[in-house]
Amino acid sequence: MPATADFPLPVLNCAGRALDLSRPQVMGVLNTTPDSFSDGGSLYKQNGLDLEQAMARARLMCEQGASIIDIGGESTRPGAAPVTIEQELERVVPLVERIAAELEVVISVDTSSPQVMTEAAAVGAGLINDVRALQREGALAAAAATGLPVCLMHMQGQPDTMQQNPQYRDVSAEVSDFLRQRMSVCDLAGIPRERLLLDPGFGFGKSLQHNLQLLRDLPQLRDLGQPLLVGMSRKSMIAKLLDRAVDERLAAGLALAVLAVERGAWIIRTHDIQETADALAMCSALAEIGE
Ligand code: 9MG
Repeated sequence: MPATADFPLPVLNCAGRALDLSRPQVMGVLNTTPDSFSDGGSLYKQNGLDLEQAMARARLMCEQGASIIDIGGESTRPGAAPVTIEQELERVVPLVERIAAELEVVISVDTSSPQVMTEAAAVGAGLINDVRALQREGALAAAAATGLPVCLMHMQGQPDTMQQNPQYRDVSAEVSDFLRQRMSVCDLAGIPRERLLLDPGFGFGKSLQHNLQLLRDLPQLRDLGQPLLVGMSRKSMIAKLLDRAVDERLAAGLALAVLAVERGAWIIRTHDIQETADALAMCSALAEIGE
């Protein structure tokens, strides 16, 4: 997305690593959980995460065009086993440290836990991705203390029950109000606007209709003035429309990524790095020739 006079786009400082938001960027998903919905925990062996395999995956993601790697140690899919703080730290922190030492990429930690935010930041994380928008006790202060950019995501309910019967009067207005309110809370906690990214949380307490309305109305969220991050890759909204298995959702995921960028998204969170990077390069090429 080109910068405009009313919204000069930043280069986000992610712990000293620059994230150029003058063009759409790919955030690759690297789950360290044994029960992730997209890869079923393929990086896991009996006694925990296989660090070498995780590093090989991270390296490949960089080669394929990811400028951010999002590392998560808690599965938020409905029905996932709860994770203890010790497990989450064990899954996330050593991998963040290795990637920070070996790869030139922005490292995002997908966590709601203050301890994980603090410890991951200490070993090189550059971005906090919180699906609970810093609502867990202590998260706001911990995130502020790291000095890192934060992605605030909207979720209705809690992961284990959120998809049972999500209800909204006007989903886009309610998501927008929630994110605006969280931005104000961040202001008061000393997290400046230039460090905030927003995410409507596709699939987090939303029906297919809600997800489609949010995608249609993405420009309303862009008008909140912060860069938008979105994640729709392989999600069940695709299955609901097309009845496709998880590994058959690529084409639809790419279409959704391009539609999101066209409506104002800056960062696409995805499992399909190279294909998404190619699709976004087409968006950038078109944007660069101007109107
Ligand atoms: C962790 N996680 C899973 N889906 C996500 C999404 O759509 N956005 C963000 N920010 N994080 C997500």
